Amino acid sequence: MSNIVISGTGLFVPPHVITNEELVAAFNQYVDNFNQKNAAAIEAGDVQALAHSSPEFIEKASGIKARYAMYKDGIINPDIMHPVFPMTQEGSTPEMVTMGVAAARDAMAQAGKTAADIDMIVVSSTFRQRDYPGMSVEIQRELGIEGFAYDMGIACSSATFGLINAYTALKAGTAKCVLFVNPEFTTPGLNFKDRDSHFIFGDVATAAILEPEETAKPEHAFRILHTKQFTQYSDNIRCEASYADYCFENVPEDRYAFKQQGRKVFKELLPLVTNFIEGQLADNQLEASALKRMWLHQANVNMNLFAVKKLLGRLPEGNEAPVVLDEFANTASSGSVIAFHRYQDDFVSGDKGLICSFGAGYSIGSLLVEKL
Ligand code: CO8
Repeated sequence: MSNIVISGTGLFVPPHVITNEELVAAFNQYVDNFNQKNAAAIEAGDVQALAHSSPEFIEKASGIKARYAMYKDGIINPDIMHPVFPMTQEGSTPEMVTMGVAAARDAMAQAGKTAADIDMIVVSSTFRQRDYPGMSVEIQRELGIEGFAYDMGIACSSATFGLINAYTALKAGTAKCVLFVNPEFTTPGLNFKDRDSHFIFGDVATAAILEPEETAKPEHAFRILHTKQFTQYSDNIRCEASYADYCFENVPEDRYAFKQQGRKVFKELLPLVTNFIEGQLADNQLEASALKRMWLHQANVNMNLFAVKKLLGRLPEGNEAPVVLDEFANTASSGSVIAFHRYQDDFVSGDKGLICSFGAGYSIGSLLVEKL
C-alpha cells in the first residue's frame, strides 16, 4: 500500500490586523460607556460595573499580540463591537469560501497540482457559515474540481481530523488526490464585549494537498507515518447556538458566542495532551527528542511551553515548537497547520515532526510526519 504524503500547504492571511492595543482601546471605551450609562443602577447595586481589559494581561496570559480579521471596523467600534459584513445570500460568496479558495490555490501551487489532478475535497472547520449547500461544494465549483466534496468539523481539532480524513480516504483508495481546506472565520463567533475572551480568536484559512508518494513532487512533501485521534466530552468550551434558535423564546444575546472555563481547560486538557503524545511516540518507538519539531495547537503559549517541557524534559529551543499565535491569535483549529506551513523549510529527508491540535470537545488529533 502506498505511503501518503502532504505534498503542499497553503495559507490565506486576512486583510486586517488588530493589535491588542487597538482591541483593548475599543473594549475599554465600551466599558466606560456602559458604566456611565448604567451609573445609577451600578450605584444602587442592581448592575455590576464592567472592568477594563489590558494589553499586558492579554500578552502575559496568552502570548497573543495581535490577530487578523476579515472585517475590522465594527470590531474596534465601541458602539458596535462585532464584525460588520453583508448577509450571506443566494448569489453572494460566503467569506469562508473566499478564504478557503485562496488558501487552496496556495496549497495547489506548492504541490504543483491543477484542478484536474484532484478528485476529493474535505473542508474542515469549526463553523459552517451556511449549513447547505456545503461550503466544500461551492469551493469545488470555484476551483473547477470534479469528484466529490464534503464539510466536517470538530472545533479545535477540525484541521487535524480533516487531514486524517483525507489520509484515510487515500489509504482506502476512495480518492487519488485530496484537497484539504480549513477556513476559520472565527470573529463572528466571539463576544467582543466579554473581557475574559474578547482577545482570543482571529481569522485565517489553511489548506493542504494529500496524495500517494508516487504522484507527489518531493520538494515540500512530508510522509504521514502515523495518525491518532482522541475525544472526551467536556462542557468547559462551549457554543450553544443552533439552527433551531428561532424556536425559542428569550434567546440570550450572547448565545452565538464562544464561552470557556479557561483555567479548567488548561488544567484538564494538558495531561490529556501530553499522555496522548507520549502514547503516540511510544506506539512508534520514538522519543520526543527524535522530533525535530512539534507544530502544536496555538491557543496559549504557556500551555505549549508546559506541554513541550513535560515531553522533552526541558523548555523548547529555537524553533522546536514554533509560536504563531503572537501574530495570528488562536485561530480555532488552524494554528498547528499555520505553524507547519511557516516552519518546515529547514527540514531535510528523514527529519520527523508532529502536527498536533487540542481543544474543544475535548478533542485531540495528531499526525506524525517525516520529510521525504
Ligand atoms: N484584562 C485584564 N484582566 C483580565 C482579563 C482581561 N482581558 N481577563 C481576565 N482578567 C483577570 C481576571 O479577572 C482575573 O483576575 P483575578 O485574579 O483578580 O480574579 C485574572 O485576570 C486571571 O484570570 P483568568 O484566571 O481567567 O486568566 P488565565 O491566566 O487563566 O488566562 C486564558 C486566561 C488566556 C483564557 C487561559 O486560561 C487559557 O488560555 N486557557 C486555555 C484555553 C484553551 O486552550 N482553550 C481552548 C480554546 S478553544 C479552541 O481553541 C477552539 C474552540 C472553538 C473556536 C471558537 C471560535 C470563536
